[in-house]
Order: sequence, then C-alpha cells, then structure tokens
Amino acid sequence: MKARVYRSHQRSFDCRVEGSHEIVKATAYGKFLKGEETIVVGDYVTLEENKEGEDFLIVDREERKSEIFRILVRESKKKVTAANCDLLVILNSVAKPTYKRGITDRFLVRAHQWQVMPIVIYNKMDQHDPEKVDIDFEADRLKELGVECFEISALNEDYQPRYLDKGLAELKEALKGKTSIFVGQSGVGKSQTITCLSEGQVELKTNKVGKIGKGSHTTTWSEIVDCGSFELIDSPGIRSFSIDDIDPAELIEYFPDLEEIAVKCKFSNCEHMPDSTGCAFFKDVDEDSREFQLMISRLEAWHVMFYEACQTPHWAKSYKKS
Ligand SMILES: Nc1nc2c(ncn2[C@@H]2O[C@H](COP(=O)(O)OP(=O)(O)OP(=O)(O)O)[C@@H](O)[C@H]2O)c(=O)[nH]1
Ligand SMILES: [Mg+2]
Ligand SMILES: [Zn+2]
Repeated sequence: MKARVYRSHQRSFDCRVEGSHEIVKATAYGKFLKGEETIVVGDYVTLEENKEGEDFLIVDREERKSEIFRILVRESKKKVTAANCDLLVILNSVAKPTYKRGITDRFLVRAHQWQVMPIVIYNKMDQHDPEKVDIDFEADRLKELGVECFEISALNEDYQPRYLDKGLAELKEALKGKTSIFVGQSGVGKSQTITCLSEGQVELKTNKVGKIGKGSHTTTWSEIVDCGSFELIDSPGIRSFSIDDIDPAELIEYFPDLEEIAVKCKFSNCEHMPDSTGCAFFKDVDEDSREFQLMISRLEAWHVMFYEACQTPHWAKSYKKS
C-alpha cells in the first residue's frame, strides 16, 4: 500500500493512505531511521501490514522530487527536514516580529539551492504601518525574479489587499494541488496562516503568549496538514539563517537578477562596491531612480551574505553523504 508521511515521532510515523484522507500509523526500522535513506515528512512510502496485526511497516521509500535540507558545516552532514515540496512559502510579518527584508533574501537563496519555487507572503496586514514597511517596494524588488507576492491577515480572512493585486483568495488558488512548506521567523504566523487556509479543518497550536524572539518557538516539529485541495507543511521558525555552507564564489548564481549585471563587470572577482573599477552596477546609472534603489537593496543583501560566506573556509563546506 502506498502512503505519504505526515508526521514523525522517532520510529513511528503517521501516514496518509494514497487516494484517501485516512491516516494510519507505521513503524520504520534500520536504514530508514539513519543515514541516506532516512524517512522525513513528505516522503512517499510503501507500507506492509505488520505481522503482529497492529499498525504498518515501512518497507520502501520512493525517490524524492525535492528536499528541504541544511548542510551542518561543523558536522559535515546534510540534514533533510522535508521532502517532495512544490512550493516554498516565505512568510513575513509586517508588524511584530519586526519585518526583516534580509530573511526573504536568504530564503530565496535556499529556494534556489533546494530547487523549489518560492512565493512570498506579507502577513499581519491588519497591523501594517505604511511608514514602517513599504509593501510596494518590497514586492517590486522581487518582481525581476518572478516571485509572486501576497498580502494577508491570518487573523482576519476578510482582509482585502491594498497594495498588491493578490490576497488570500489568490493565495489559495496558487496552493491548489501542491505541497507547500511554510518558512519564516518564529512568530510571523505560520501556524495561524495554515489554520486560516484550512478553512476550519484544523487548528494548529499558535503562540498565544505573545512572547516573540529566541527560545519562544511554538511549533517544534514539521508536519503536513491536509487541507483537502492542497497540502501544507508547518515547520518551526528557523533558528539560524546562516548561509555558511555556501561557496562565496557561487553565491551570485543564487541571485539571477544580479548575476545578469555582474557578468558585465570589468574584473571577474569584482566585489561590486561603488568604488570598484569598471563595476557594472555603478556605471552609467541614475542613483536617484527607483530602479537603482531596488537593485541596490538586493546588492546589499548579496554583500552581507557574501562576507558571511567568506568567514567559513572552503574545505569546511563539503559534507559526507550520511
Ligand atoms: N494581528 C495579527 N496577529 C497575527 C496574525 N497572524 C498571526 N498572528 C499572531 O501572531 C502570533 C504568532 O503566530 P504563530 O502562528 O504561532 O507563529 P509561527 O510563525 O507559527 O511561530 P513558531 O511556531 O514559533 O515558528 C499569534 O499570537 C497569532 O495569533 C495576523 O495576521 N494579524
Ligand atoms: Mg508555529
Ligand atoms: Zn562589479
């Protein structure tokens, strides 16, 4: 019997039976618990009835279409947290916790690395202060990349978009038939948004205390939520946004909008600073134009990540395959 892993607790897995909404319990042993064939949320598996009559046994795992992973530089290991995702939903709060543009830029790098299409949501629009976050500017800087942006309030499903042409209704349309993993800082409203999108089918635990910041993560493991016409993966707010596993020389490839300009620089190792000789980013440009402001805000994100990536020596970025 074919099934999909929805939740995992050590060696026990909740699996949804293919072609139905039924959830069964299954146990895995040996190679499926450690190493290259470890089973994670989102995996498609084959189940066999357990001899003792209870539960099921996982006997096979299908090849993955995509993986959400991190390279743990210090341990030289690849850690996969979810599999077979079609969309990476980068969720931002425009109120509390404070909006941080750089986090979206970091997840866009990951989307590229994971080969999963990204979309961006601006949540908590009911508390939006236009003086603090310019939604038009934020969405425009991603336009060049073809990233769709949505504005919503997970607490008020009647909220109508004011800045972008996409709100909750368009978001539901974009998710249809897909598996989407929600990522973002702790407290931005990932669990609340999934609850809102499930239209009353599920209610996930959310941060009711209102304590936001390090050490106050409400969701502590990844799980799939079955919303009928789409599947969503809730995940814990990422603790580390570090990109120390990426080779600084390759980083520009993760910024296709900038790479296009960078190839025109006079020197191939150009650091793209205003005083770099022959730098294409600063040659013949109108520094007051909005176009330049948008581009420069992306270049700033690249600079921050570039210098960060340079901190880890090249040899430490490879990993063992288990
Ligand atoms: N005003 C307002 N509050 C919201 C909105 N969405 C979520 N919240 C609140 O923000 C808090 C955090 O929401 P969660 O859904 O727990 O956040 P999370 O991203 O899942 O956080 P972690 O599980 O810790 O990663 C809760 O108190 C929610 O009620 C919104 O659109 N507007
Ligand atoms: Mg949560
Ligand atoms: Zn340059």
